[in-house]
Amino acid sequence: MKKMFITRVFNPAFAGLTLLLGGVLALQSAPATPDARLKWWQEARFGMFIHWGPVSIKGTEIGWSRGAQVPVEEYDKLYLQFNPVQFDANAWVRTAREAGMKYLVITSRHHDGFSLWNTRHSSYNIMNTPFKRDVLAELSKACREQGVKFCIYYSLCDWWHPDYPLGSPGGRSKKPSPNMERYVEYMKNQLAEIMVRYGPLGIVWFDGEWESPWTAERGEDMYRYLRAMQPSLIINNRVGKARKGMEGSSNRGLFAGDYDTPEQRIGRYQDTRPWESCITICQQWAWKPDDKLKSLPQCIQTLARCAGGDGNLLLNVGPMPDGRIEPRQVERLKEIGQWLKRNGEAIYGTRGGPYLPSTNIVSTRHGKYIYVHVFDWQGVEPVKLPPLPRKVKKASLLDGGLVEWSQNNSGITLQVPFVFRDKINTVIKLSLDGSAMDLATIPLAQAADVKKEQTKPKK
Ligand code: JFZ
Repeated sequence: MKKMFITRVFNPAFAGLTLLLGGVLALQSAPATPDARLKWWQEARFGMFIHWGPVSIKGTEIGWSRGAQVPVEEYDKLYLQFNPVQFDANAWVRTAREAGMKYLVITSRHHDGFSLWNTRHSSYNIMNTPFKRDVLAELSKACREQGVKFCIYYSLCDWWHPDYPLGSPGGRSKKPSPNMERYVEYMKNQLAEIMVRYGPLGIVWFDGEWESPWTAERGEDMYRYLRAMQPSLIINNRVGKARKGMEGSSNRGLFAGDYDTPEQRIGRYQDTRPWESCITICQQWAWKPDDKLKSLPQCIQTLARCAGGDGNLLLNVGPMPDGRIEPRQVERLKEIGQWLKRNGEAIYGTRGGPYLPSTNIVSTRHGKYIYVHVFDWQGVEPVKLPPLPRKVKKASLLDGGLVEWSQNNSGITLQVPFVFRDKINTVIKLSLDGSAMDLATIPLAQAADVKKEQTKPKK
């Protein structure tokens, strides 16, 4: 069983070899072939995250506002009024599908302990609200019917549960008589219930692992337990203790599940281990009235930046207390989907690179093609790329439109007439005389960049 993990962790011997032979064997630097189990998910590139629960009635943040903006006693009674009568699982899944999202991850149970399904292991669940409908049952069915992979978020910390040692606000209080062993049993029972009833699942997206009661050993045990039930299951790195804060990457050598989870930021280029940025479409995870909505360029460029860095984007929506996703968010998601209808070839099934993401240019690749994504292309200057150890046979737009191009020893020059540009992201497809997949990464000179980063302070 141990072996399963070893393939996913850092191998110093291999890294040394890469360093030594990097210049000679380009293959050593090519994107790592992922586990076959992760293939569908890596190819999907884009998923919908959903944070939802009785807290949407208040419009404050899920879990975190308990005992902070909302008194504990009040928060814990919100479910008695939770009646999202306009909830329509088919409509949610249609919204995801029309946005071009291939999977959906919903908060089955967040840090506040409320269960969105008919669980027999806790009465603090959706069946004891006036709504009395099993959200996971309806949503998993709609996902299956519409061909979207159904996945769940599940918090390892539960500030409500008396057996879990820490409580609100934000894990900063202590429960009087915790029992962590019994709590872990509770979680295993709940997860088994979900997997048997609503499975197979695409992903179990754990969270809350940073608190002290959770350990790497518990993480490995949980991982094994779930994979034994469903071998094809994908589990994020928050099942273990290896995550480096909000950056989300995993400390080398530590148990870290299947993939990394940068939060509210775009992951850096990483083609040796899969990753997925989780980012809110507004600012709060759970619904908040008049929350600031991200612009269409922000959404599309964020998705392209993730793909260009060889990662996925899990874009979050927080549905309203009446059960609907806010119309303006639905509209934004539709617009993203329209862009993807034209440009999906440059996102789905691609890997990041070979050009490393820069301020206004990222690249993706598939077979003998490189897709150059140019953001906010307004000036008359052509795009200049550094030399590529392949011959470009053709450069075109995805609709077949012509691109003026040239290649010589100093690099590649690309020009697209203004009328054919996409102001948000112009994608140019380069057809090569050989594979794009075994090319080592190529940094882009700042010269190829315009504006922004020079004026934006580096984090
Ligand atoms: C976590 C959750 O707490 C959050 O509610 C959301 O579900 C997100 C996807 O994952 O995000 C965190 C985790 C830790 C901190 C802040 C947000 N923290 O330690 O400050």
